[in-house]
Formats: sequence, C-alpha cells, structure tokens
Amino acid sequence: MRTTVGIIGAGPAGLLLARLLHNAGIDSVVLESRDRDYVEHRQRAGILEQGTVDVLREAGAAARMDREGIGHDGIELRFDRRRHRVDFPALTGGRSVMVYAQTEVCKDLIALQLAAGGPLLFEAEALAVEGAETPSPHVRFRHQGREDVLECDYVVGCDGFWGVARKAVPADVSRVFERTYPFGWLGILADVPPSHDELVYARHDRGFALLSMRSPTVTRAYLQVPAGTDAADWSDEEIWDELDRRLETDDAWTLKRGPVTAKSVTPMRSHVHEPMRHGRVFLAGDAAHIVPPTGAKGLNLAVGDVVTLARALVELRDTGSDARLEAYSATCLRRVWQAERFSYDMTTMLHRAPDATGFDDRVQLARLDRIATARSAETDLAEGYTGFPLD
Ligand code: RFL
Ligand code: PHB
Repeated sequence: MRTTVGIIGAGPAGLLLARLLHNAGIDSVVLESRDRDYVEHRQRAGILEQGTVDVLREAGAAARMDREGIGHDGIELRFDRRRHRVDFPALTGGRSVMVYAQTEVCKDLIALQLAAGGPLLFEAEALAVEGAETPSPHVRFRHQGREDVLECDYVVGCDGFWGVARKAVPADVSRVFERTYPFGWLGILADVPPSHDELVYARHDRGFALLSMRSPTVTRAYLQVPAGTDAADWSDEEIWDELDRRLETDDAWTLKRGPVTAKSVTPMRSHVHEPMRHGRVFLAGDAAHIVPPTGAKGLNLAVGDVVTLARALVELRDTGSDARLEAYSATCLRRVWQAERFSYDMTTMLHRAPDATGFDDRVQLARLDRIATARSAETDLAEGYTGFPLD
C-alpha cells in the first residue's frame, strides 16, 4: 500500500489532518488500532476553543457542531464559598468557547472521511515506523490478522500518548520534559440537566471539583481524587455528596442529582517530547505532548499541530518551499509550552496537593482573589482559556 501521508491514529489529530489534506487534494491513509465504536465513544474532552471552532468550520466539518454545540461566554470560579464569573468576550475582544464533546467531533470527522472514500482502516495497528531519514518512510502494521506495509512520503504519528510513532525519533535526539501529579480526576456522566449554565471550576480544602456538561440534559462532572484511585471505590451517592461539598456557596445555588451513566478515573500529567519531527516523521497531538485537563487544552493543541502541518505540506506542494515544514516543530512547541504553562497554572491554583500546607492554601486563595479583583490577572486567564492564536 502506498500514500503521500501515512497517518497513525484516528483521534481528533489524525482525523482532522486527513480531512484538511483531503480538502487540499493531498492523499492520506489513516491507520487506527481500535474499532470504530470504541473510537466514537471514548469519553474525553468537552471544550473547543474559538480557533478550533473556526478550523472545523473552514474544514467543512461543523454542520452538527453548529446545530448542537453550546456556545459559552465564560466560566465560573468558586472558592471560599464565593462565586466569580470570568467574562471571556469582554476580556478578550470577543472570543469565546464551545461545549461540543470530542466524541462528537470524532464521529463527524469519521463520517466525512468515510463518505469521501478516504482510506481509514480500523483495527489496523501500527507496529513500527521505519525509514524516517529516507525519502520513503513506511509504517509496518497489522490489519485483520495480516501484517502489511504502508509506504509514504511522510508519516504523521497521531497515535496518542501510548503510540509507537515517537520511537521513530532516536533517543539521542529526543528530550522529554515531564511532571506527574499526585492526584487524578474521577469523572462522571449523569442523566440530569447541568446545575449551572456555564462550567464551574471549584477550589476547596477537600480538593478540586469541576461541573461541566455534554448537552442540556447531560451533566459531566469531575472530582480530584488521589492518584491510583479506583472509580469503583466511589458509590454514586458518595460522588454527589462530595460534589455538593466542594461546590458549596453562600447563596441558594443547588446541585441537581441524577442517574450516573459512566464513571472513570484519569491520571494527570504534563509531558512534552522534543523535537516533534525527525526526518519525514512528524508527531502531532498527544503523541508529542500531554497537559493536565484543567485548562481544557489537549484536543485544541492537537488541532493546532495538524493545522500547522497541513499548511506546511500544502505550501511545499504549491511553492516547493519547505520552510514551514522545517519550522513545524519549533512553531508547535512555542504554542505547546504556552498551553503547558497555562494548564500547570490552572492545575496548581485549583487542586490541593496531599502535602499542601496552610501557606499553600493561602497562596491559592490569593491567586484566585487576584483574578477576581484585577482585570490584568483575569484577562490572562480569559486569553489562555479561549486559546492562543494558530499560526
Ligand atoms: P488520541 O485521542 O489519544 O488519539 C490517538 C489515537 O491513536 C490510536 N493509536 C493507534 N493507532 C494505530 N496504531 C497504533 N500503534 C496506535 N496507538 C494508538 C488510539 O487508539 C487513538 O484512537 O490523541 P489525539 O488525536 O492527539 O487527541 C488528543 C485528545 O484526545 C486529548 O488531548 C484530549 O482528550 C485531552 N482532554 C481535553 N482536551 C481539550 O482540549 N479540552 C478538554 O476539555 C479536555 N478534557 C481531556 C479532557 C482528556 C481527558 N482524558 C481522559 C485524558 C478530559 C479528560 C478526562
Ligand atoms: C469536560 O467537559 O470534559 C471538560 C471541561 C473542561 C475541562 C476538562 C474537561 O477543563
């Protein structure tokens, strides 16, 4: 099998890259190790930045998002039983975000890809990427029990944190920057309308809580839990009780409870692999970097990477210049580190570390108070949350 761009992974990065290349008349093949049902139902991100919304519209992949997505003009911060709303458009010159689940973005992109006849192979596991430094890199993969080879001009590893593409970058040129956190998120989906019309990020002495949503009838919520927690250790009632405590306010706000339909724990880490390119092999999305979910940046960064890469490949084809392709890793890493900084700040401001002292608690509250009272601090949060520009 032969193609121009071999894409490993049908998460948001791989699927959107295939769509952008298809629109530009560049052929690609997507290899995905899991089955379609699994990919379409894996619960993950919920927030699309303004830039991501714009890219999906330009790519012709936004029809359902524009019908069903819920535009949000702010978030609420809760701390010390107080509530503070951050108004995004007022602080950023009109930018906002959209609540539209990653599962739905993936469903839409898969449907478009299959309708366009674009090769998208499910249950096709990449085993190794070889020949990165040659003009014809290739992917060895297993599909329906048989081993095969995908010959390419370029290979893009969109295969997430646990993928194989990263191994194509030799150890002596790779650098990894990492931080793990001593806590994770216990996430639930529940059949109950959201208790607030915007997302609520809460800092509490018992730990962080986040109230989000998937639709006008489905609540998504998260609780900070110790690293290594098993979701089965928490009954539904205990989860609602804990959300109630951590989200408590001095006014009459109440939490609506309903049947929990899904429950899982996500570990939290920050991780960056540099460089994001070796020869003709490129890394994009979680394959190259992970952020803790507090800043809602992961999916949006994946989108930024593949937009940068697609533009570079189109420029090379149209003008013969590989300047953008050569700059791919540096261009993305600049944005990635801004998002790493923002996600780290949000995480450390809102979560309670197991060894936190009274001093740490007071500093967290001072940071939140500063956002609530100083426009410069609030603007920094609003700009970071709604997203850094794509270039
Ligand atoms: P993905 O989505 O992990 O997709 C990688 C794909 O590659 C496949 N794969 C392989 N295929 C073939 N051969 C192999 N050898 C393969 N190895 C792996 C996998 O099966 C998979 O289909 O990476 P991608 O495309 O880079 O997308 C990244 C995002 O999924 C991720 O950053 C976000 O979900 C992070 N994230 C959030 N991001 C946001 O922007 N906003 C949010 O609100 C947000 N909330 C979250 C999140 C992530 C979470 N979890 C579970 C980690 C909330 C949570 C709880
Ligand atoms: C979600 O709805 O899944 C979500 C929202 C905001 C975050 C993380 C996850 O920061």
